[in-house]
Amino acid sequence: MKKKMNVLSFVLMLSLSACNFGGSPAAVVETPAAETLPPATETATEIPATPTVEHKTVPGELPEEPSGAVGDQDSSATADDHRAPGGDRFTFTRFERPFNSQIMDEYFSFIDIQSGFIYVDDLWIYAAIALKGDNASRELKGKYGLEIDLDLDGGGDWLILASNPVSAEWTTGGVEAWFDTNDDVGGATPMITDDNAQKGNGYETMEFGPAVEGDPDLAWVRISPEDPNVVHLAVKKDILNGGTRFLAGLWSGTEDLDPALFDLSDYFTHEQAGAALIELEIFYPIKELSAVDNTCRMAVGFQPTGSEPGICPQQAPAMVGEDPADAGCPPQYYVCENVSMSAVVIVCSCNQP
Ligand SMILES: [Ca+2]
Ligand SMILES: [Ca+2]
Ligand SMILES: [Ca+2]
Ligand SMILES: [Ca+2]
Repeated sequence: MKKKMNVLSFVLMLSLSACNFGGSPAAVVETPAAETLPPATETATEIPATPTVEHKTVPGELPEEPSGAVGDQDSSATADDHRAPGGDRFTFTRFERPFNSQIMDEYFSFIDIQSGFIYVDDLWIYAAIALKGDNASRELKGKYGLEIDLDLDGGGDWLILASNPVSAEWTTGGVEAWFDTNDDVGGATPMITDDNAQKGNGYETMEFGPAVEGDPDLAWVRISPEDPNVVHLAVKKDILNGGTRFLAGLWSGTEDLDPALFDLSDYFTHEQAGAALIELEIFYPIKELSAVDNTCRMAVGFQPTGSEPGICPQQAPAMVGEDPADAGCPPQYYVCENVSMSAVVIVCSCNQP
């Protein structure tokens, strides 16, 4: 029997949006695990001791089959009109705002998420975030994030952030991992703007980052060696505490993307944040929340019911990849199925005798 396997990744088109963060956070940011750097030396001639980090575990190549896939709006299509094409729903914590504030006449391709994938292997959770990219500069000068909800209640628990990745080699430089210790991210109604929203402290605990003690290998970033517009993040599965199921959302923004402000849809009011959709004329344009993009949340390690807060719509996936007919397989022998319990990963095989 001739068996032709094509792994086709399916991407659900979702609506999400981004943000630009105006005011400074009112929340106190603690970094409990932070240790002070070595004391400055008295003599000017002495070279300060630079802490040398010894890495024991470095991420490798991403697995072939993703455990989650997501699509996102391409705002370049409507950038000339100073608006997003869709996907910007502030009250549902979905942002599509790769633009400057107020005028929206600057479009930031390096912030505009196009699609994303989650991969899991024995040791790591990986995220691949595909940006629109800029063919002229090829510079990913934003901040790129992976948000993980461990208990599937919609409230994020971990936020991995990486700033300005420049290397196709894995590095921990510019990477931070934040945890929401007091569980106030999302407020009373996670992923939805709270009534009478209180400002919490968002992600207040930096578990990994500069001067934080602990596992020096917890989180990493690189630019995909295959595509200069794709950011790879890796974080150890240790953060799951032995669990196997989680929800994962992706973020991009600027240095204004502040862990203390999560959820952004509670921190800002809709009036303050504005909107990227010109149809929402009461709120358009984007104001204090600009230069940000995110995705809906992928279910990883389980079959979602569709009612999980922030979950990607469970629509019929659009197929990306080789069309079965192009593979030379007679249609009656072509069999496609979702082989993943945790995501939309369609494998088609040709069962021609
Ligand atoms: Ca989006
Ligand atoms: Ca986008
Ligand atoms: Ca909320
Ligand atoms: Ca918190």
